[in-house]
Amino acid sequence: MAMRPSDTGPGGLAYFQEDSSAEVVNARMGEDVSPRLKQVMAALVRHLHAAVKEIEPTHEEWLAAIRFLTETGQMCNAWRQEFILLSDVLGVSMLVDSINNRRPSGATPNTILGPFFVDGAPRYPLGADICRDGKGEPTVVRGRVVDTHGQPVPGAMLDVWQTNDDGFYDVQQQGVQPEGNLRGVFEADADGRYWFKTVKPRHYPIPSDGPVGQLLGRLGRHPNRAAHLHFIVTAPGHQPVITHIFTPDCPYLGEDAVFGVKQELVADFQKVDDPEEARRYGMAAPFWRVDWDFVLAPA
Ligand code: MBD
Ligand code: FE
Repeated sequence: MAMRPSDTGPGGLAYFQEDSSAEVVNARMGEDVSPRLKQVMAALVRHLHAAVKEIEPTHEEWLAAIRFLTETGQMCNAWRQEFILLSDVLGVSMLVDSINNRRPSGATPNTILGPFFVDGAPRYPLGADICRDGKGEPTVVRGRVVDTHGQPVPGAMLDVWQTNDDGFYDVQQQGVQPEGNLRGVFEADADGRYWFKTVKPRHYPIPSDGPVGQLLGRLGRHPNRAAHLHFIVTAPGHQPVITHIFTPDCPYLGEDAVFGVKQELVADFQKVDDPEEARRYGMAAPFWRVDWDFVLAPA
């Protein structure tokens, strides 16, 4: 039986419908809640309500939105972070980066972490080749890790990862690529120097096997990332840097699918055709050589 205004409901209250506006939702937060949490949730609720009012979704559309987020979460595991990818393609990862970009000038800037960082990559001695599938154009990456005064940072740790020559990370092709292909952890020497062998990265499409890649397709956006090597460089007493090296000849430098390109991160890839130098690295000529220093800001 439908209730009329004169009926009384649970608790002896007259029939009424509660106000569920953003203001009422936010006013219900307690007194001794973390002020930052309060601020964050108030802003989220306010903007989310505003978006829903503007969109006026049907029930089906709202359920589709929930399903999209559920699938995004179900895609996440230790080697695939679909929510990071969502943040990346919406420009939010780089927005957060720019808000927190307070490094002294000269320090190597951050860029996007991306969805394919894996903790615990193989540890290699300096000079090792991280390419285990034999594909691609051999490349030596070498340089120094220094502080903002140009002093070496001995013992800095460099974690590097990239796609193979077919455009896939090892974890996207388990059972196809050798495990740990094109990932490695190196420790800089007493002069802060590092060097290792890899292959020249290529531009490649962000994965279309998940909800975020499919969304890009439906939005008519190209999925290509500018060719890059990922790095995380850490050392005690210094701010860690999560960054990339980009190749200079990539057609997507100006329109990276995740907006991650910064001019200062585009490296010079030199083609070296000197058999003597190739031999020193245990390679055949010609090969690519990248000279690249990382400059760490004080912690
Ligand atoms: C990548 O390899 C990547 O680095 C980012 C940021 C997003 C998708 C795939
Ligand atoms: Fe990447």
